[in-house]
Amino acid sequence: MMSRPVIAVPVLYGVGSGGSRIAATAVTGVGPGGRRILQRLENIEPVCISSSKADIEALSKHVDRHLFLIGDGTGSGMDPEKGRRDYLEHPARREIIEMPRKVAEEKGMERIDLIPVIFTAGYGCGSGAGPELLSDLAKNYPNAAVLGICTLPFSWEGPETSKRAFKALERACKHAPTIPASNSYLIGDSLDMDFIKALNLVNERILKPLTATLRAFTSARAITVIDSSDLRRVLKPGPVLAMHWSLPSPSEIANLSAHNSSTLAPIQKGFGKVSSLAIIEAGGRGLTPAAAEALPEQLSHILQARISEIKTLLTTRPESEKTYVTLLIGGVKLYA
Ligand SMILES: Nc1nc2c(ncn2[C@@H]2O[C@H](COP(=O)(O)OP(=O)(O)O)[C@@H](O)[C@H]2O)c(=O)[nH]1
Ligand SMILES: [Mg+2]
Repeated sequence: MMSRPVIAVPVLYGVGSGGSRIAATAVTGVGPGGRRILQRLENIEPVCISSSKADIEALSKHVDRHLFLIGDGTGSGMDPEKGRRDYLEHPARREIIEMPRKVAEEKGMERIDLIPVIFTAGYGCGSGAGPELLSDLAKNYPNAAVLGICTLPFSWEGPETSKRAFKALERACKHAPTIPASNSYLIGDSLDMDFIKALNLVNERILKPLTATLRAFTSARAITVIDSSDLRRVLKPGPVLAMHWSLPSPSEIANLSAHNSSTLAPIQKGFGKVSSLAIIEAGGRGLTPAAAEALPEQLSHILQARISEIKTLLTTRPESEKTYVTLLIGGVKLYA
């Protein structure tokens, strides 16, 4: 067995009402408004930022620190410009930026490799403050990969909401690699279930690639290793496609395109040239080189793109019957 991968991820930021609730839920397993997650993220601390006092009060029942109220506490009034100013002018902005360093120090982490930021785009706080936070973090942590996860609205929230959300996504993409997670796409055909259940399902789907990635990063069974410079190379500022498969066996990687993936946003095919990070957690008896070898062809078939490079992180999960494949694909273009 080779050495343990050392990708250190001290915090998960959540920005906006929805974003801060998702971040808190991802870590604690339960969150405000009946939000629940089955596979929680371990050994990572949520940092929640919202412009609504009511949000912070609700969050304080689930997480006991790193809660930041920005603005006057009355929300951002569906105005991204207000959300943006509330963040930029907030006296604790420096403190917010320093959170990864502070938590890393407390945990005895030697480096900071990855800083994920979930923000809900469409209204005010997430849309305005999210991209600015990404910009601050990218500047302040040049040796870490800063990764945005931007939710896009449900269809019933209206076209103006979508427009605002895409603007926020575009702005975020200027500063950091950002995964679009489309609520309307992710809810799919689960429209007839209880609303809380449906929302939890969407949140589970959003967190799946992140959970799998972080699990592989800290796995003691890694066969190949990646480090933060690899992350930064693949994850450049711009949109990043996140795709996730759960396969019955590792050999099914050769048939990847025949299996359904839980992709976070609809794929527009024909990207040109893309680079990808592939995280493979092989269940059962493990992975053969033949399965890994099939990956580029499968990927180019799925995306109809030329694959210029794939950095792979291979681990095994002998306790699991399934094999999990997560792809983070950079160099793609915005699809809207
Ligand atoms: N996926 C997901 N989206 C959410 C959740 N809660 C709110 N949203 C979405 O987040 C978007 C922005 O809303 P909100 O966070 O309340 O706005 P803000 O506080 O002004 O940033 C809307 O499209 C909501 O549908 C959640 O738990 N999960
Ligand atoms: Mg709000």
